[in-house]
Amino acid sequence: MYKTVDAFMETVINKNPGQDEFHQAVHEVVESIWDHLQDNPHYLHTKILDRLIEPERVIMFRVPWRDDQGMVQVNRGYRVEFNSAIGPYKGGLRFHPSVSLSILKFLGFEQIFKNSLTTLPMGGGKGGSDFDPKGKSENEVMSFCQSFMTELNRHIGPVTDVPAGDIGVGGREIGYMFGQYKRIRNEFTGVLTGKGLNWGGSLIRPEATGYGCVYFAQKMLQTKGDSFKGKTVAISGSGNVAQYASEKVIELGGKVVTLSDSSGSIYDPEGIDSNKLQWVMDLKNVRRGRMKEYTEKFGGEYWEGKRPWGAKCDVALPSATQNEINKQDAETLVKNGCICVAEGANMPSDPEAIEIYLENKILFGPGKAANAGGVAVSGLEMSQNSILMSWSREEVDEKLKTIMSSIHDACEKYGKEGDFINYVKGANIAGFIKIADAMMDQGVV
Ligand code: NDP
Ligand code: 2IT
Repeated sequence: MYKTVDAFMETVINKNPGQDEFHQAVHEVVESIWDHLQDNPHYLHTKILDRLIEPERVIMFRVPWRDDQGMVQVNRGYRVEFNSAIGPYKGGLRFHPSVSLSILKFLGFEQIFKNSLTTLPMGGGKGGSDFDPKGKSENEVMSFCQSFMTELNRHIGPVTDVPAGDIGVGGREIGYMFGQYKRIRNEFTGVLTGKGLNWGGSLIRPEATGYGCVYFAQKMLQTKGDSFKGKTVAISGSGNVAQYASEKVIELGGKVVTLSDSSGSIYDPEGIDSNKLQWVMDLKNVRRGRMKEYTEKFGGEYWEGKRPWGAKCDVALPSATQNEINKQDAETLVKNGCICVAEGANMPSDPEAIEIYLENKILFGPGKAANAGGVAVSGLEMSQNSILMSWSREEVDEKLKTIMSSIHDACEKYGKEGDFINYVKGANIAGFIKIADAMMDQGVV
C-alpha cells in the first residue's frame, strides 16, 4: 500500500518510463482523490488505483499507404482501450506528428473520468497516429484512413469500442474510416461518432465541444452572478473546438479577440464577429490555410510563433492542445484581469499554471469537465443510432446543456471549499467514484 502520492507516482513513473504526459495526467487525478481514498480504504484494499492506471489493452500497429508519387509511407497506429467499467471504450482518434503512446495514454486516462462525468454509459479510450494530415492531398488522406481502418476494424465495434475525432480528425476522416469499416465488415453500424448527418451522425455533434465548454464557463460565471455579456474572451486554436466556442461566445454577447494555430496567434481588438468567424471556418475547414491570413484580410496583430495569452481578457478558453499555458502565461492572464479559464482542449494548462489559478481563486474548469460536451453528444449519437432515430437540433442542444449543468453540479458537490469551488478536485473525485464503484461491483478483472 502506498503511503504518499509521491510514493505512488514513483511506481507509475518506473513502470512507464518516458511517458511524461501520462505521468502528468495521473498525478493530477491521484493528488485530487488521495484524501477520498484514505477515507474509503475498500478502494485501496482492492487496488483500484493500480488497476485504473493500467490500460485494459493497448493496440499498436503498422499503417502502410502510398502517397501521390506512388512511394510507400509507413505510419504507426494506436488504440488505447483504457477502461470499460461503465461502458464500451469511447474516445477520439488524433492524427498529428507528435502522437506517441504517452500522449494517447494521457488522453485515454483523462477520457475515463470525462466520460464518467457525462452521466452516459461510456468507458474510456483514445487512439490515433503520427500521420500528419497537413499538406496531404485528399487522395493521400483517404489512402491513409483506409489503411488505418483496415487494421483498426478488427478491434472496434458499436458495443466494444467507438472512436470519434480529435486533433487532425474531423468529418472528412471519419467519413473515409466509416466507409472502409462498412466495406470490410459489411455492417452499417454506429461504430464511429461524428458521422455525417445523412449517414447516422447527430445534429450538434460538430458544435458540441465548443458549445459545451461555453455552457460550462457560463455556469461557472453564474456562481458569481456574472455572464458572458460584454466579456472579452481569448481563445486558442482555430479548429473544431475553437470555432464553435467562438460562435457561442459571440451569440452570448462576448467579444472574442484571439485565435491561433501552430504557427502563431491573431489578436483582433475589434472582436472576431460572426462574419469574420465564417471566414475563419472557410479558411481552416475548406481552404486549409493559416491564421496569418486573417490579419492580411481584417487587420489586427499577428503574433508569430506566440500563444494568445498576452492578450488582455476576462475569460480564456484554451482550445488547441496540451501544455499550451505555463506558469508565466497563467500569471499574465491573472495579472491582466482574467477571472475564468475553461479548458476546451485536453490538459492545456500545465501543473504550475493550475497552481496559479487555484492560488488566485479564479474560476478554473479543467478539460475533463469543461470539454466533456463533445463526447457527451457522441454518446447521444450512439443512443440515436441504436434506436434508429434522430433528434432535432433543439433536443440535442437541450440535452447538452443539461449534461454540462449536471457536470457543473457534480464538480460543486465534491469540490466545494468554503465559498470557492475547486473544479479540479470536484471533477476528479466525482469521475472516480462512479468508475471505482463499477469496478468494485465487477470483481477483479
Ligand atoms: P482540430 O484539429 O480541429 O484543431 C486543432 C487546433 O489546434 C488547430 O488550430 C491547430 O493548429 C492547433 N494545434 C494543434 N496542435 C498544436 C500544437 N502542438 N501547438 C499549437 N497549436 C496546435 O482539433 P480540435 O479542435 O478537435 O481539438 C482541439 C483540442 O480540443 C485538443 O486538445 C482535443 O484533444 C480537444 N478536444 C476535442 C474534442 C472534439 O470533439 N474534437 C472533444 C474534447 C476535447 P494547426 O491548424 O496549425 O494544426
Ligand atoms: O477528447 C475528447 O473528448 C474527444 N476528442 C471526443 C471523443 C468522442 O468520442 O467524441
